[in-house]
Amino acid sequence: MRDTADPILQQSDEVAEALAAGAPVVALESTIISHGLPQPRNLEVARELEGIVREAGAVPATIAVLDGVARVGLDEAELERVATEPGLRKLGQRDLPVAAALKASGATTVSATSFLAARAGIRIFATGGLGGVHRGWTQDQDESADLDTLARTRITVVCAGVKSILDVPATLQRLETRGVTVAGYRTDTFPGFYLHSSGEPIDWRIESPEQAAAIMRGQDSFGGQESALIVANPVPVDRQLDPVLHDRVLAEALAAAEREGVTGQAITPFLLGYLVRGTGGASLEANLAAVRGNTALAALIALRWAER
Ligand code: PSU
Ligand code: MN
Repeated sequence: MRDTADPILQQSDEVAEALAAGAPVVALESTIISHGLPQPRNLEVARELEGIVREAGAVPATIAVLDGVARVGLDEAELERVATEPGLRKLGQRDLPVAAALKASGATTVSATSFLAARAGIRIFATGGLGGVHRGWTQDQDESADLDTLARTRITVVCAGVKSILDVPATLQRLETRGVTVAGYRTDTFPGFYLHSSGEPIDWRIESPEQAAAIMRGQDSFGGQESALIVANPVPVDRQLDPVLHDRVLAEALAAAEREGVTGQAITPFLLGYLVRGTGGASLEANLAAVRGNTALAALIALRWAER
């Protein structure tokens, strides 16, 4: 573990060397591992995602906070801690100084991971689905901090859109208002996380990792607000969750959350967990197919980006 000049984070030797050499690096988040996927599958997946990045010729940097230290690049034992430690917290960007001060450990969401990755000099990040505007926003104003961070962080996030548990049209509107660039990867509609398509149109379609890297260069040339690029990469149709099953179990999950009074940080893990059980594991397979595809595409974009 290398003490970088930055007092707020530590990079693994492998990540620090790759960044110093200008080699391709892909950031991976940890909340999906600790809170988004069931044990023991989550640890296998964490390893598998790192393997996908390596196979493509890039270096994976899984990000988490351990004993108050923000870590960029985890070794095997640290990855295992993230997957198995009971009561590990879920940290958004705003929680990072608190975790540091109190020497707490936690998994990082898209917001915290994007912040730390950008701060470390990593430009590309892969996840499953972003957080966004929750259904019922007019009641509770629950909008993921992911959107705010992406509006002011220069990072490229490869994802299967936003989680389908959310209000997808409202989230797309917020991304537009906040100035976050969105491009569909070989699709004209915004992906639906577990589903190939959410049915919502998107303005821009790209066909290749080269085009993604070219947009990123464009973002830097045009300057202005330091916002993100979302590369929206759908799960393949033959790997998606059956849309009828999806809609039925999601309606049950939303009703159960309301009945049980689940709110705040707990709502996303609750709904994802409900869907896994309610679909007999089929939602988990669709989620994993999406994350794998996003990770592979992120690695290809990182390779093109490193050619600068
Ligand atoms: N993608 C997945 N599963 C997940 C997440 C993303 O396939 O569990 C996590 C991300 O860490 C994202 C978080 O930032 O869900 C959103 O949480 P919230 O809605 O509380 O902001
Ligand atoms: Mn929330």
